[in-house]
Amino acid sequence: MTDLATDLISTEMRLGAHNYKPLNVVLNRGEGIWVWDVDGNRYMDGLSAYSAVNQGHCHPKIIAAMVEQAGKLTLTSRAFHNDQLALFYEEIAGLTGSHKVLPMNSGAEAVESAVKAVRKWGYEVKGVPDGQAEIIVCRNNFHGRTLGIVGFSTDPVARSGFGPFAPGFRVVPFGDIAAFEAAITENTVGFLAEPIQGEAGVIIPPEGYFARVRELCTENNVTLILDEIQTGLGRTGKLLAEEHEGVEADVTLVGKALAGGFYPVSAVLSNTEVLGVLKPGEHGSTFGGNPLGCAVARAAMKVLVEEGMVENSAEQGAYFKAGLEDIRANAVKEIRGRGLMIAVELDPAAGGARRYCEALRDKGILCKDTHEHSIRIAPPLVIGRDDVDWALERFDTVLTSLDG
Ligand code: IF1
Repeated sequence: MTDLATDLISTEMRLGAHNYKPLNVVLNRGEGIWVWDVDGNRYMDGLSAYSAVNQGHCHPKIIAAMVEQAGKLTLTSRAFHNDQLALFYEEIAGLTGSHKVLPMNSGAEAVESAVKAVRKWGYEVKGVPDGQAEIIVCRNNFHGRTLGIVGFSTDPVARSGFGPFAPGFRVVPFGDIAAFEAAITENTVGFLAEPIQGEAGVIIPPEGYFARVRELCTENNVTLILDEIQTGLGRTGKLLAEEHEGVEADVTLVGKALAGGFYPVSAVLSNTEVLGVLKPGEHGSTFGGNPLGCAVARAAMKVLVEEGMVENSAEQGAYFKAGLEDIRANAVKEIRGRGLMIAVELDPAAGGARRYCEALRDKGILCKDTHEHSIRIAPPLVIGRDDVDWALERFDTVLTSLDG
């Protein structure tokens, strides 16, 4: 590593909060599935900024849209209309089959906004006594880092030291339909879950789980809220991961790749009138629905569809997963995934996934470990068959050479 890289890292360490422990690599350029470090080394991006760069780095059409809008109008606040918001609404509603849209910025903001709207719907429409609304969530959930969200996290690392937390949440094991049914009360207003648990290590629920959840939510007038912030927009080989389950959420949350990694844009999408309970002045955001974010998101959604990225995710993801399964390495305990949302779970005796990610970095692939023993694999959805073969060769070398 050159002096420039080490100097930049030491400055980060000196002045920045240490809330991350990044891999030792300093990036300065990206194009498609590739990124380069300041020393000129090229890497395949195996993380896509946690599925925010599904369209590939620096997509020329998204750049063009951003530059054009940036030269015209970037931010007006929602005190006035702008000429991009209605078009963003039309295009995201058309793409996802939604009736109402609430534009926000980060994923966590979309989650918090959904919790607020669903509680209000519970009081005003369902008739739950004020202050008694309950939302069911899953063990090992990840929905963001705000105080409200970590308040219903079950990860001690995400929670400890940040209390006290807000009440009104019940935790059930993910995938356990009996536990979900037992947790429903007359005050239950919503069930918030990821279709596939990402941070937990790409955990896919049993066949039929969400179909039964859907039935129970309908029978009990409970809003089904699916957090597709990581699984959505093609990551699992479908536009929305709910399609694998054959269900339709009442409220869908999207973010990350919604603006292709260029700008924080998220949205709460509603198929019922949940969002209809919000009246002027009851919710808002300085940047939510701004013209620059809308223009970038419109371009990001357009290229996602026009360039067949969702279909490619399904095709290359299946090929990638099958190739990983063909690798004979004692350390590999399980390989899980749908589309290009894949995780390689290692035997704890293998010494942790971090050292595998360091070895992969030295072979030119950047991946992130999750929960100590899993390697998360999530390249941009523009990856080609030859690129997957290139990556499989290196996974084979690393997984077999590090075998104890
Ligand atoms: C970090 C991973 C973590 C998300 C789902 C909401 C959000 C996220 C399903 C919040 C964000 C990011 C946050 C980032 C690392 C990454 C992540 F799951 F993707 F791997 F942490 F668990 N719902 N996930 O995945 O969206 O507010 O960040 O825009 O916090 O370290 P955000």
